[in-house]
Amino acid sequence: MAVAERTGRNFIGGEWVDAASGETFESIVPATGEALATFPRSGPEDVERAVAAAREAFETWRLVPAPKRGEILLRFARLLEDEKDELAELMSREMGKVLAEAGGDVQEAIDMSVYMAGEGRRLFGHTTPSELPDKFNMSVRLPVGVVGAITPWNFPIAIPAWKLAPALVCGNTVVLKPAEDTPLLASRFVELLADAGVPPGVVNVVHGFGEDAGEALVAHPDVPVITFTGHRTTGIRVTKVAADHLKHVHLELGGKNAIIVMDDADLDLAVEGIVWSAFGTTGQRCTAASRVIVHRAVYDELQRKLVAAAEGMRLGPGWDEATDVGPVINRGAVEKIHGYTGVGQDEGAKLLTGGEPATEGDLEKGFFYRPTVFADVDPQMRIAQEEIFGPTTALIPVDDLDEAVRAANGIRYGLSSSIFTRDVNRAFRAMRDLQTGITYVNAGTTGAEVHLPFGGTKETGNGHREAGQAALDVFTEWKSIYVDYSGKLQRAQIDNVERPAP
Ligand code: UN1
Repeated sequence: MAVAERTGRNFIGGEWVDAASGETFESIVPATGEALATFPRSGPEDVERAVAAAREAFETWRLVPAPKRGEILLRFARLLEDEKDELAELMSREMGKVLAEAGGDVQEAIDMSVYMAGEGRRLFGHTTPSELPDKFNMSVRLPVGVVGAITPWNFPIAIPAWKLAPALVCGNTVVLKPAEDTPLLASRFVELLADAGVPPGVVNVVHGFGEDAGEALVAHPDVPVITFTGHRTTGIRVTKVAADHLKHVHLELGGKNAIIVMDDADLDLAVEGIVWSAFGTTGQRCTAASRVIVHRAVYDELQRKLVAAAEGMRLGPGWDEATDVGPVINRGAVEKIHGYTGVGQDEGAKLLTGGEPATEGDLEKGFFYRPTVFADVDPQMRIAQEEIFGPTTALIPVDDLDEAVRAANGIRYGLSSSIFTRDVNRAFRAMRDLQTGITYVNAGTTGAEVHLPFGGTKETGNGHREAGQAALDVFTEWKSIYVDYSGKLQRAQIDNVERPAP
């Protein structure tokens, strides 16, 4: 592949434009280390232009009937379907995930767009009786304004759709600041939105880095909603900056998700679930299973099976059909993941397999890390507490379900959890007691579907959810409307209250 064979631009007011500064950065292919494309490195001036375009477009977009906005999303979904293979191939290059998963990522965007297109004909509010005669009460959802969406590289098509599809159907306009690791996919995403008929200014893209473009977007007084998926520390920064304008802030900040394997589990199924959730997307999902809490009665057998499965996985570029595990996103990620291997060893955990970058043959050019399993992990160790975001998982032995649930809950995050058991009583206790926004029974920790709320408890976020109906709450304001057709002044709480006889 030629060095930086493509040049990308920002998309502002329907035009493809360079950054005001003229500065650029490169998108890199993680499997080979080569440059894929060059993009504008935007700053506050570019954000200002994009927000101005979005603000102006809001005044007309908010008045487009919601079913029409939905129809545009439906056209977008069809275009994504047409381009699914091309986008998946591009994703395997720019982000690194294997083709089947890249197709799943695009499919998730299709599903979300179809779901939210339908919302154009619902967007239900409420009608409710009034406490007074000849008076009508209702509450309706109204768009908020310009949404600032900051999206991660790990689901480079799906997550922009999670945020933009509901934002748009509700009548908001958007400035998207996509992750600097996957700008080409973000550009294709908005190009297809424009092709589907999204008018100029309704969706704008500003490429670049968090510290300049992202921060300027979060700080901008004309952007009343911020939706952010990414690292916890960035989420805290976003919250603090947004607080100056008391913005709506939606955060999805990842997790330290646990799979519990009980002594009555189907062990082969559990191992399949662990392998899929711990090493799928090379462990780079917010929902990845980075802890496995195992009943001691099956601990040795599970270790053996898991190690055999991990060691049988083939590493390679995502676009190669023979690959099971693609690269991690960049060199920094390899270093971070490897740093945690050192931390685990220093803490006294037992490294069963992996624990090093993979460098044989062509892998040496890219950013590959071996599927890594630690055993004998104490729930308080850093490798059991901190999000590694790589193909590393930690086995924690326990004696019973109570201890398993305590270990699972003993972290600051609360995104996803899972239990493998054939005992319905244990399953229901786990569903009730695991403090996460998502719990799976007899499946791994990944695999959320778009029509259910997605998000987590505790420090995974700030109480909001995306996807499903819950997403509408992020992107709308409730307005309560009272229509009095009595022709006289009727005072609530006063005129309808029976007065005691004098
Ligand atoms: C994420 O990692 O941020 O449930 C999203 C899953 C996917 C979405 C993950 N459908 O793993």
